Amino acid sequence: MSNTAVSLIGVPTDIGAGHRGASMAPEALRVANLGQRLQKLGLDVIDRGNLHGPLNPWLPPSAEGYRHLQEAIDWNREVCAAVYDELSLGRLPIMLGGDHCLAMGSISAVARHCREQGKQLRILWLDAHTDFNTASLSPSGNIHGMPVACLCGHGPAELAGLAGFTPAVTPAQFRQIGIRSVDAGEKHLVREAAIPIFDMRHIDEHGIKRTVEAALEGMGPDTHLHVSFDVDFLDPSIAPGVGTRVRGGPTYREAQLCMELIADAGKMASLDIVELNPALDKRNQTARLAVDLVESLFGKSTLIR
Ligand code: Z70
Ligand code: MN
Ligand code: MN
Ligand code: MN
Repeated sequence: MSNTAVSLIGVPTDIGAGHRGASMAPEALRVANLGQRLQKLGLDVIDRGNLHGPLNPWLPPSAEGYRHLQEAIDWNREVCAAVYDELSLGRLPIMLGGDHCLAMGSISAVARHCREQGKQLRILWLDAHTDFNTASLSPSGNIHGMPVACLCGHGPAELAGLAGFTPAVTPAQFRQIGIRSVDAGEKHLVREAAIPIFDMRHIDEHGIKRTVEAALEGMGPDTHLHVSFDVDFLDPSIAPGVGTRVRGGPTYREAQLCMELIADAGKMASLDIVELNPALDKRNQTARLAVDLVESLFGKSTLIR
């Protein structure tokens, strides 16, 4: 069982994304009763409300190749401080994103916490994308396509150094699941860094159970597991409310089993829920699905066995 004291942290921003709307997602998750549903599972839930940061100026990429770099720095400083505080209180922070650039702040805080506590860190990255672009490689300049690279030290000092040391983490600490969209330039860096990737072909060939088990393998008793759940991980036929729909993702059943297997491992100590876009959703169905899956992530089971 993971920590039963959880803190919801709203991060209403879409400055890193290519579509507007993820800034509305913290409220969509609350409307889908995320907090109450976790409470019903027996968790001690505190909703800390939303963090505050700059609005989205909706500018083109700068000469350096970033869209909204200063905004990303400002938001991530807030996220990093808030997550570090929750971990210091012994609570499990849940980011209600927001676009995926917020993972630079959350995971930097987790990395710092783990270093201070002498804990191992494993990061499970559930996503259609590897998010390993740099400013020079990125086709869009959107910073939500760069958090993994930044966390591994490939990025501007203000973001790569959020943890207080650089790199905050190493590629070997990641396990990426669900990958099916990698940009051409990004692919080179991903290969060079040798990030452990379980792409959709791996899931097709080995099944979701063996895939998730392999991704969770080798965690010691003192491992902090951070789960970064990009909702575009899911097949867009069940999760239309995302900015970047990539077909061929996990089905409802595969996603449920994935979450249940993570819960069984009992090591999750922090969580991001990102890239949900209510402006592109239908009657909040993607938010409701995300809440269902997060319940499973916290051990909700049908109790048939
Ligand atoms: C593309 C880019 C991305 C999420 C889309 C897309 C990146 N590789 N990440 N949705 N979460 O622009 O860098
Ligand atoms: Mn801890
Ligand atoms: Mn992502
Ligand atoms: Mn994605």
